Amino acid sequence: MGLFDIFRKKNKKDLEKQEAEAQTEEQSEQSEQSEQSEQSEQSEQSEQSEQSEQSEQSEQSEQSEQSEQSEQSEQSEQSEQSEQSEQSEQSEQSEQSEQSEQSEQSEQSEQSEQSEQSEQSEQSSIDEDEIETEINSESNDDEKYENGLAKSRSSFGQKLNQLFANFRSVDEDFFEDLEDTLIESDVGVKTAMEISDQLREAVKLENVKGSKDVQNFVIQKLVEIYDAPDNSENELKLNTDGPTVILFIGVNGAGKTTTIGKMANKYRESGKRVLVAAADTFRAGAIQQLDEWAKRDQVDIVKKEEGSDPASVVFDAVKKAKDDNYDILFIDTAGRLQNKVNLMNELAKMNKIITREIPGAPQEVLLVVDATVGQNALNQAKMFKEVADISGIVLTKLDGTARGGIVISIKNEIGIPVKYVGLGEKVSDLQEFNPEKFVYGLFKGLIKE
Ligand SMILES: Nc1nc2c(ncn2[C@@H]2O[C@H](COP(=O)(O)OP(=O)(O)O)[C@@H](O)[C@H]2O)c(=O)[nH]1
Ligand SMILES: [Mg+2]
Repeated sequence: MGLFDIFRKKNKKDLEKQEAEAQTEEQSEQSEQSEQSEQSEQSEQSEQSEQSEQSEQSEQSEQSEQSEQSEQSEQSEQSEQSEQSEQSEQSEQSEQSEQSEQSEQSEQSEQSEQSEQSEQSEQSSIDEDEIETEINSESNDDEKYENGLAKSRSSFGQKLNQLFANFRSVDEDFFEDLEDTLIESDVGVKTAMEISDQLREAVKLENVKGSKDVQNFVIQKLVEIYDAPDNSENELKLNTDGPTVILFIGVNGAGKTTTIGKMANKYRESGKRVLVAAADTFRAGAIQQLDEWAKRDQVDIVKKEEGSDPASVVFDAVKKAKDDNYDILFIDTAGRLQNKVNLMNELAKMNKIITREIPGAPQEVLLVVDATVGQNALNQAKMFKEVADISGIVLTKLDGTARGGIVISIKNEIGIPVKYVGLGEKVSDLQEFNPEKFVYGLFKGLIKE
């Protein structure tokens, strides 16, 4: 199943859950007419769900339930649908029973009144439970993504609303507006043009006309950008023969030290022996910051005084990692961009030391970029790509920005996988990048059914 199919399924389930919640509220409000209202809500629900689900539900429901259902107008829509011809027979019966013309039937309805309420509430709570458990099973991480991307989602949603507010048809003006909307949403010029071109084709060849079709088409194309055949490229490569070395690079303030602090915590908790190295020797504050994380995480640190040669810190750390059998070493570096040649030389020197001590290392060179700087993040990525062999990107502070679309431009324009995302300040807010959860956090609710 493709990513978009998964997305759509989840979206549908969410809508149903919302529906179910709305039902529960209504139920409690309308206590007197609770039986009837419940029935009508159920029938609403079944109208919206698949036909097969409908038939299951109607088979399940009791005759007496159906008799009350059929009094209601929505019910008659249902009874037009083939399987429920039984029901309409019963509705006649129930009218008769209310008039108490036939004693048999009134007995039946009395019985049903007694049992109905409990049966119904049971049934509805089972329905909700089912949806609840399915959603809960993956909800913790889902929630991180959904909360962390809330700003991006609502901003993109607003932009789409604006785009479609004056929608009449798919013409050249519309394509221009669409391109602008996408570019403003930080998905990148290339992606915006690609989607616009694909839409042109789709309008010619397929039945994409109305605003709903167009909106769904755009979301689908955005989701499909993440549909890489091999998502394992998002996982960190680990050394199976000796310590894994992970080097962090990126401009000041991007979130390198914080990310190391969070990652060190995760790996230690999963039972790994973790070492961190304070190779950002440029500022005393940077060393101290990593030191505080190391204490909090209860992991060991290699550090020297401010102004030391970063390469010598790296040398000590790699040696210690090897000699003392650490599983993983995280190296924090300074991100001075003033001089590209210097930066390149410094990184080359560190790399040489690491590889000499541990062949095959570093397993990862992670570029940390701050999502709040928008397109500038892209420029940073391009720049660092020239000076280092970046294996992955950590995109931080997504929680604080509406520019979540930046992941799409990194993916589509730089070609370096985003491996981790920072979705908040807490340790658990650093998440392995999961395209499925990400696109859902970004576009949830924007597909029109
Ligand atoms: N909200 C939020 N803040 C973050 C995230 N990652 C880092 N920060 C903050 O960004 C600031 C700079 O981070 P720092 O690790 O010192 O950046 P460095 O200079 O690259 O080491 C700090 O105040 C962090 O708390 C994130 O994912 N979300
Ligand atoms: Mg730092």
